[in-house]
Amino acid sequence: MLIEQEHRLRAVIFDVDGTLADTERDGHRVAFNAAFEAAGLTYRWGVEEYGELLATTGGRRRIERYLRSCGHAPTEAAALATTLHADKTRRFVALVRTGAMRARPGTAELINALRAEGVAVAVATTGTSDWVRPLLDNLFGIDAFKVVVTGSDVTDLKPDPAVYLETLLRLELTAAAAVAVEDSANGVQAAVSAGLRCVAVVNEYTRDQDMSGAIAVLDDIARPEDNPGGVEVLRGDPGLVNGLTVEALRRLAAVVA
Ligand code: XBP
Ligand code: MG
Repeated sequence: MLIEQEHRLRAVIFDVDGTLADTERDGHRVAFNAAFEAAGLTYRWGVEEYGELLATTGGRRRIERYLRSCGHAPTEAAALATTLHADKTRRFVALVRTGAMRARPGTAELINALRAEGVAVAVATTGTSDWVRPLLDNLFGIDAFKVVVTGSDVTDLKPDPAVYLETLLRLELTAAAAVAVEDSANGVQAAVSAGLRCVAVVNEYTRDQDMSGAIAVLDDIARPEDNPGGVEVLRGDPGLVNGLTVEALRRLAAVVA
């Protein structure tokens, strides 16, 4: 009975970029490039190159590391990265407000189903709060989320577990009562280091990353309407072919970590 209690699913904690929404290639990347251009810099991040740059979490840190790799002195790179990232954030907020960013298929339905069953829905992201909140509000309604913790709320970004530990603290739950949903190796590592069971739902940028800490790896959240074969289960319970349902997440929560 005690074990059942401990492993009862009380919350699902979602990552945002690449998990709840496809924001990177046609969102953040475009805003980074616009900020470079507005600053009179010739740097432009291509689709493929951006996939490699994503290994560095946090847009400001990503720019800083890139500028240093291009030969900028450390202090100059840090200062320039701060200015560029502030401009990039304003530009991305404007993009979000146009409605251009889309939720990944099945996310809204899953969030609604979890809430209907009394399972809390939370967000743990590396992204900056200035755009995270408008994006979540635009796609799902901000009230859908019991807790939202962003990269602006913690000092250490993923793969550090800080954002997940802060989310659990605000949910007033232990890791055993929650499951995390992530799309990247850095995200899986952060969730697992916080003691959470984590399911990975990959995308074009993360498909080949090391998800060994995840208890399951899927290529989609929901069974695509145009694909009666269902979700591709890259690793884990073959029953996940129907995608992430409340029932599937309950089963994953019962897996002893
Ligand atoms: C997302 C990030 C962020 C975004 C850009 O990682 O690393 O840096 O790419 O947003 P995760 P900011 O999905 O693992 O949370 O520019 O606001 O950082
Ligand atoms: Mg992500």
